[in-house]
Amino acid sequence: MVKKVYKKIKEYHQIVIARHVGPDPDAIASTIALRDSIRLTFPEKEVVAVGLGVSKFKYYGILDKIDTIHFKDCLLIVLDVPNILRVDGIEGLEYKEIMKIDHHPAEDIKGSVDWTDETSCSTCQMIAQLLLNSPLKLDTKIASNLYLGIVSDSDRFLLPYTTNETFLIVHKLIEKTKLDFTSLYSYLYDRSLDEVRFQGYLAMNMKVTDNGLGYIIIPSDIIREYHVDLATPANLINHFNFIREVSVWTFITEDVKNQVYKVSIRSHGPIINEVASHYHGGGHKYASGARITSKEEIDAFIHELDCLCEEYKRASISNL
Ligand SMILES: [Mn+2]
Repeated sequence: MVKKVYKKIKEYHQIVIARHVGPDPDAIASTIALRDSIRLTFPEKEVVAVGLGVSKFKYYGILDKIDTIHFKDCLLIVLDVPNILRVDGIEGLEYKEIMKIDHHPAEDIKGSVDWTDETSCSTCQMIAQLLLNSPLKLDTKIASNLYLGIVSDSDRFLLPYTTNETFLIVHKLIEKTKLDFTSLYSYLYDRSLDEVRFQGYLAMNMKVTDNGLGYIIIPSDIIREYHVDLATPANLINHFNFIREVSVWTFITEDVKNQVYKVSIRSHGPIINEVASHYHGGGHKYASGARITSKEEIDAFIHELDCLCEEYKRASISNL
C-alpha cells in the first residue's frame, strides 16, 4: 500500500491535502506533515494543506488558502476522515482523483488508492509508516508533528488501538530525527485554570447509572460561566477514563447558536459507535461523537447507552 500511495503522489504535479472539520491534533498534524514531506522531497510540486486554521494548533504549521480554479485536476488526498461531507476546505474544488488515508471505519469516500487501516491508532501513525518506508523525506519538524498526532489520538498510548507497531514507528521516528519528544508535551497539554475548574464541574455533576453509564448535559450558560468553549467538553472527556463505576461516559453539550447538542462518547468496554450512528454520528468502537437536536432524543440516546451498559454488565457477571 505504501508503494501505491507513493506512486500516486509522484504522478501528480498539484496536490491538495484535506482533513475533517473541527480538526484534532491528529488531523492537523497528519496533513501538515504529509504536505511538508512532499514539498521537501519534490520541491517543484505544488502541494497545499487546506481547511480552517485553529489558533491553538498553530505550532503544527500554517494551513494554505487555495484558488480552486488553479488546482483544477489536482490529486486530492483526504486524511483522517471517511465521509466526504465532513472534509473541510474543498468547496468548489474539481479534483481529478481522490486518495484516502485513514484509520476510521470506511464510509462513502472510496479513493482510487484507498488506504484504510482500522488497526492504526492514528492517521499520523500511517503517515509515519509511509515516510519511513518510501523515498518521502522526513525532518525533525515533520517527525514532531507526527509524534504529537500519535500521542494525541492514542491518548498517550492508553487506548486499545495502541500496538507494538505504534511503538516501533515512534521508536524509528525518534531514532531517525533525534526528536526531543518530552519537550513537545506542552503543545498538547498546556491548559487554562478555567478549563481545570470546568473539569471539576463535570466531575461533580456527572450522573452515573447503576449500569455504569456516566452522563452530563451541559447547558450553554455553564460554558459561559466557566469561560470555556463548546469544544472544551470533548477535549476533557478522555480525563474520565479509568473510573471504576463507569464503563461508558458521554458529555452532551448544548450549542444554542446551532440549536443542536454536541455529543462525545467514550467507553472502556461496550462498543458504542453503533449507538452513535443512530444519532447523526459515528466514530471508533470506544470513542465516538454524535449530534442530537431535541430533548426527547437526548432521553432516547441516554436510554440506549444505558441498555448497552446493562448488557455489558450482565455479560461480564456471567463470565466470572
Ligand atoms: Mn485520527
